[in-house]
Amino acid sequence: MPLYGTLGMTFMQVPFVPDPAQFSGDVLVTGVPYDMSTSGRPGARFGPQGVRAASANLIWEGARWPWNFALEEHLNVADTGNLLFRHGEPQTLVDNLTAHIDQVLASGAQALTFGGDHYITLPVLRAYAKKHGPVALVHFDAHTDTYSGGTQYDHGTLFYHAVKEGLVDTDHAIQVGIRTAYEHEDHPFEVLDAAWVNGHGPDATLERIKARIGDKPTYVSFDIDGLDPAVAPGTGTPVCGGLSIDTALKIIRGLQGANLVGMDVVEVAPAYDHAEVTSLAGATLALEYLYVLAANNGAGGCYLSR
Ligand SMILES: [Mn+2]
Repeated sequence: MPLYGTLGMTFMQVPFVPDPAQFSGDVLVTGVPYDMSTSGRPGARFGPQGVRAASANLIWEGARWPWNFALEEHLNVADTGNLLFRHGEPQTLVDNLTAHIDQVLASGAQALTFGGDHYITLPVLRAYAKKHGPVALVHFDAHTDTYSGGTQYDHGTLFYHAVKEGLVDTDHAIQVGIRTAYEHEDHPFEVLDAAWVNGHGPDATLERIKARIGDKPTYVSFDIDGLDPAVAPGTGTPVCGGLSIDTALKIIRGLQGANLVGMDVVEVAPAYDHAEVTSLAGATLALEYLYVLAANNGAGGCYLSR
């Protein structure tokens, strides 16, 4: 069975490199068109192509504002296409995805993964923990995804399992944008709820994030429903009162200097979107993350009014 689907286009028109073993560079993009763990509205399986299509709006800018360098001159990025698995057999998704991310990491690159529902982060983190040990985590979401009562394949339980499996270093893990119920007692993650972030702003939020993650290898998981539904309506379980895209971009941009090892953007469901705003938000957040990686490599910095 082939592992990889064919592509209409790649993220940011980077080269299509279906086999990670054939790549020596910085970042490999993978789409994971899986949404069978969704509890609410399905459709995140179309997220990868939605994000890739929306990235067409971002390619004209040689050096994306506010950065003072062109990404392609400083970061080698390729797109591996979409992961294939057998529909109706979620374990094939789980096995194929961990094996694929193993290969990405073995190539020396880090993974930028587009979901799919949030469950896909669990098989990704299994590969990451093999390489880095338990990772520090910056998790943007309306939901903590730490619910213990779900079924085996459930996009609301992945961090419950990730903690139980020792994939995440919870002393260095922080959840940002939370605004739904969770079990507060013994909750192992630091939580910056959406009202706190919106009230205190990105600088104070970054201070808390950076104090929590320190210099540990840090994985960023961005559930697009961390954004407000006014910004990102195209998602399965929208919750009012989320982050603005301005706040989210400033937080991602402010991660300069952190020891970033990978990112995913999940839960983009284009069927519920309007004018591609959700897909555009997902593509922009991912691109901003790539600029941060390049800046961390010494590519340059920002033009920002002070
Ligand atoms: Mn969520």
